Amino acid sequence: MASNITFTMIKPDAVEANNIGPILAMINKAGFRILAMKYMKLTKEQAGQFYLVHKERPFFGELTEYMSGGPIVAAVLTKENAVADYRQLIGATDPTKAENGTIRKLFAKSIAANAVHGSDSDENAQIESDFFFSNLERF
Ligand code: FUP
Repeated sequence: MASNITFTMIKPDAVEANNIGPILAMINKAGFRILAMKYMKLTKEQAGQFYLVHKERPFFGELTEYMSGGPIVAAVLTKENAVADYRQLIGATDPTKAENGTIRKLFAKSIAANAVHGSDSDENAQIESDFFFSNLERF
């Protein structure tokens, strides 16, 4: 069954570079509607919980340090086929490999500071949305 929600974060590098507005504009222009949104700063522990699947990876320490180093925008987005379409809009994890016109190609600084997160499956979209938002915070 096609997914209709995905979870995204605008990461600290993109917030710091004043790119919240341009990124949200691209998200809306691509046909996504915002179901939930908040501006917040994660603790290192919360970043570690969010990226638990990467716990054994060599970049885990750097990743959680970076993701808790400044504020982020967290949001739940909806659109038909949301997970796949959003992955296409953001582009490859490594911005040097991201296609022209994608969010990461335009705004990411490096593989670690890669501007945005996007869920990689319907199951993770649910888990990640539930990590950040209660039902009272979704519209
Ligand atoms: P993505 O799903 O595109 O966000 O990519 P991954 O789930 O593979 O990686 C999650 C995050 O880990 C990336 F956004 C950035 C970070 N990462 C690194 O810092 N170095 C790597 O080699 C791979 C990922």
